Amino acid sequence: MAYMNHRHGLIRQSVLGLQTLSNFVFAMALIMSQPSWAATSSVTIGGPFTLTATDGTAVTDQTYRGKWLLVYFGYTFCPNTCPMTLNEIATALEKLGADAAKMQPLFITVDPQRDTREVLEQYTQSFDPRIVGLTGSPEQIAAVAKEYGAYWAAHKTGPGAEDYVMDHSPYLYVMDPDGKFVRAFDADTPSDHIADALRELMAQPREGGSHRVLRAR
Ligand SMILES: [Cu+2]
Repeated sequence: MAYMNHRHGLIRQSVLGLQTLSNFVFAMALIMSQPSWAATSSVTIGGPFTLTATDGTAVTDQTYRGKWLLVYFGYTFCPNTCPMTLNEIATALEKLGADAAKMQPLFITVDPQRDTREVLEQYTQSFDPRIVGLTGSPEQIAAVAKEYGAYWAAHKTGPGAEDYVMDHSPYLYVMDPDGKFVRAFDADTPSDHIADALRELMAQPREGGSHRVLRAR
């Protein structure tokens, strides 16, 4: 009986999240299936945001212009995907060697209630000090998630206020030095593949301001 009730709870929560989820799945299906999609569609991934870094400084989408971004939404209490993904990112940074300096991995928490700046900082540092953890008000996080078409949903695991896990988008978003979306990786993409793909992207001649910046170096 308890089992049945549990099942019903899960089904009800799934239905609530269905609309958001189907929008998201549609957007990601477009992204993953067509490499040239970004150039031919008016739908955009990414955009202006304001968040807070773990050292307390305000961070916006402008803060990292000139760097390639690897953007991931997750939370430190995540039992599986987040640790695995951050591990792959850390290994990819190692494999990129000096090229890693052109990259900025961002870990945006979807769980600001439990992910205080201290918790977030300790967590990202434990994988690689180059990964920056970002948090913000629930409104700021909702806004940036919307820009990226990212979703999350809390599922209660017990009666306590902190008894919950989060479902969240399993994607890593790559943004170019001008802040434009380039591609997404599945969160379980091996570090070798991430590093190779990023190295290839960064080696391509680029148009506009950042191309001149790269050439001037
Ligand atoms: Cu996770």
